[in-house]
Amino acid sequence: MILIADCHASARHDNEDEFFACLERLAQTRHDVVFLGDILDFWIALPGYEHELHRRFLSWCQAESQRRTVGFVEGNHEFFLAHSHGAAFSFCSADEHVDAAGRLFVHGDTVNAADRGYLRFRRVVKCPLIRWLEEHTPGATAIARMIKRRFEVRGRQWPRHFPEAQLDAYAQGWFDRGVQALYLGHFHQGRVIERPDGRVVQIIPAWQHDGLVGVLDGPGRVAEIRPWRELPVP
Ligand SMILES: [Mn+2]
Repeated sequence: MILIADCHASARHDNEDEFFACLERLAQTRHDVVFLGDILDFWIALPGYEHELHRRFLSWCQAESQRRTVGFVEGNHEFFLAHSHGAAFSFCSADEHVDAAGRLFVHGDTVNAADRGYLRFRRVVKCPLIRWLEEHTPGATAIARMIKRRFEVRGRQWPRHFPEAQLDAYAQGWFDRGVQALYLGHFHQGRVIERPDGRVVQIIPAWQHDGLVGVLDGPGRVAEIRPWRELPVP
């Protein structure tokens, strides 16, 4: 299984061509693929807000999910994807997804329970009322611009600190419910926390910076981190 996080593919970052080249390479492998959010730089998955980049990515997911598992968990730059396009994926979640092997996939922007202001903001901008307004009101693009600006401001402030204690508490809650390993993105720096009982919390580094992906192979719970260009094709 290949884990990919934080590509932030966009014209703004001038990395669309590399992103689609990476998808092409993934399609040549035998691996399942899980996208850990913030894959496209900004995505409101509603009619009138999507463009060619979104459609091209979706059609790749639609086609490849016929051949392999293609999962997606929404990041803080993606809105209503699970609602609008769930059928294009093997699974697509606005929050966490736990698979049959007890592996949990989540973007990571919600693990810091102490960041109440952010969690409140996220609840509002991802709620059905906002979705309805964006679908039905003429001024809705202004709302979308406001949300995007807010995220960009937060982006500049980031990363202030890594919420180690909060992540620990979050992971413990899931371990208590039988989860074996957690895989996250969002923090951009890779990190592995291995516990004595063999359970793992792993943060997959951002693809955006060095084209790195995580490869989960065999029984091991820690993904090997390597550049996508070095993925072996059979
Ligand atoms: Mn993020």
